[in-house]
Amino acid sequence: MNTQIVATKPFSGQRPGTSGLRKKVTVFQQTHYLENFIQALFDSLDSLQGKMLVVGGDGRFYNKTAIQTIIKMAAANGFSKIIVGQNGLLSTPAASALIRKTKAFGGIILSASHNPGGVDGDFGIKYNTPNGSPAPEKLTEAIYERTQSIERYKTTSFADVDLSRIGTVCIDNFTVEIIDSVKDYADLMEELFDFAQMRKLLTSGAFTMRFDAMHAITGIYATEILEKRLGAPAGTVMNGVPLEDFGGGHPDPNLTYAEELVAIMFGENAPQFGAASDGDGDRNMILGKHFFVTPSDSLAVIAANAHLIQGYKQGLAGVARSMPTSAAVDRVAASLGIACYETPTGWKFFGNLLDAGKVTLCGEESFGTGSDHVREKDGLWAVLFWLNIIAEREQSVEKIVHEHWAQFGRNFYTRHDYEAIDSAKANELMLHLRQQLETLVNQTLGGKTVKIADDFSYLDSIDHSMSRGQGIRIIFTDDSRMVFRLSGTGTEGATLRVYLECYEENPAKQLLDAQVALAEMIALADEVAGIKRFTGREKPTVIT
Ligand code: VG1
Ligand code: CO
Repeated sequence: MNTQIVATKPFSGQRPGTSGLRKKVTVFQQTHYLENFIQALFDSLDSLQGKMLVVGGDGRFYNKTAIQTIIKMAAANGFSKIIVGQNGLLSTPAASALIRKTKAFGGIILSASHNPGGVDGDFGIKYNTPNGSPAPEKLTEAIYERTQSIERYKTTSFADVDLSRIGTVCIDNFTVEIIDSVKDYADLMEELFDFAQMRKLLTSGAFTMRFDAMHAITGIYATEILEKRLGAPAGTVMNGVPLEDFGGGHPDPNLTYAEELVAIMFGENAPQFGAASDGDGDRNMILGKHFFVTPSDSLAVIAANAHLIQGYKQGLAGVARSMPTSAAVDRVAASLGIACYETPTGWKFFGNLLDAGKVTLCGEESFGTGSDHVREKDGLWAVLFWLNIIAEREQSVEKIVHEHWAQFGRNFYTRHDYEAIDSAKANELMLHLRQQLETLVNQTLGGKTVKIADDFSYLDSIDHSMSRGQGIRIIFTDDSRMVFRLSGTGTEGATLRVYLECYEENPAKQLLDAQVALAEMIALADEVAGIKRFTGREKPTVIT
């Protein structure tokens, strides 16, 4: 094989964020930009010679180009084999499952997840370790360091590999295996859930559901699993063909961006169950007829009903949630007598806990739920989990959630996002908050007394790494709280996320709208942080 050494110069800003390196496609299209990052990654890995790598992406624009570049660089850098999903497609959870199943050295996932795609959209790249988990901060920082001093990269000049045909292509001692993107993942789901029972529900004629793939990666997975294996009628999966620009949409499954599904689920003759997933298939939104399940509640309901599901009948070792996620799951854990861990935002923080067998389920308020079957959050898995619960309990989504609140109490929850605000102003706002931290404790704000005010830091109990600056928390003596952090996945200006929560034990008061129940907290958050003043915005871009 003809290896070429290409001279290059560092680009600034190649630091991975919450989930990989995300930039505009036009940034990635700069000469050597992608190559620099890939070489920095390879230079940061120990003993990759002769090893096997998994590669795939969510099918967004630039996916195919990037994969061909990666294949050649992997060969030149000494990998012996690369496994690629057909047409370069792999959802994030399917890639994680594949890394684990094939015992690969690691995997590269090409996606900017819920960010829009297309020529003017976003692109992203992420590395996962042999356990299938997103690279820990130690590795992402090492990659970043390397990008800042890089002077050359290695590649080869063989022809592009045809990724449309399943099979094996050999180039000297290097092998490219193109596999079915869906089969292994669908088989794994069939092990975890009772497909016979779910098929009965979906073919009974009395139950209908819609799944919105938002023209993103889960289209191919949902069509195989829901329509083929589970027998749901054709058309159950909407927007099921992955498109390079997601049909011009924003593939983020929330009440704002999944508007087509939301209109159906809140319209006349709505189906009983609705769900959606994001660009790379790791997020999920769960809807009932005229009913929205917050992701934090979804995690709690899944934990409370896990004993009904075949793959989880043996019980849960423990659960984990990201810090801004509501404490609904904590209450379930307490009643089950299992541990509940609180980690910073981002799935990479769950990997160690899952590997150590300390937790079985994990979740984030950002529409992410998952379990120890992979090391990523898993959108379709969560949808199937709900479908299996519904089939087992024979109750509506709304009823299941209402009964859950009646038993455990309700954690009213909302997240307000202020997208694409001026970065300098966002930093000023965060500084303004940090400066108040020391004096806030014991102060009374809006009739509530502050119990804890800090910038969240996390000590990993397995590898003892410390992660600081993970979000400003202001917690009151009644356990209501507000959390402020800046997004680490955006590519335009800054995005401020404000998370608000309060607890209600009394079933008679649990049916309020969350925005109403949290109205005082919302006003208080603005008062403390000066949101309107710093951002110049009258209202959030997205409310969930
Ligand atoms: C967001 C979410 C976080 C999630 C991350 C990646 O990060 O808040 O919970 O893990 O996206 O999800 P941030 O830094 O923008 O708040 V995905 O589906 O974009 O891989
Ligand atoms: Co995603």
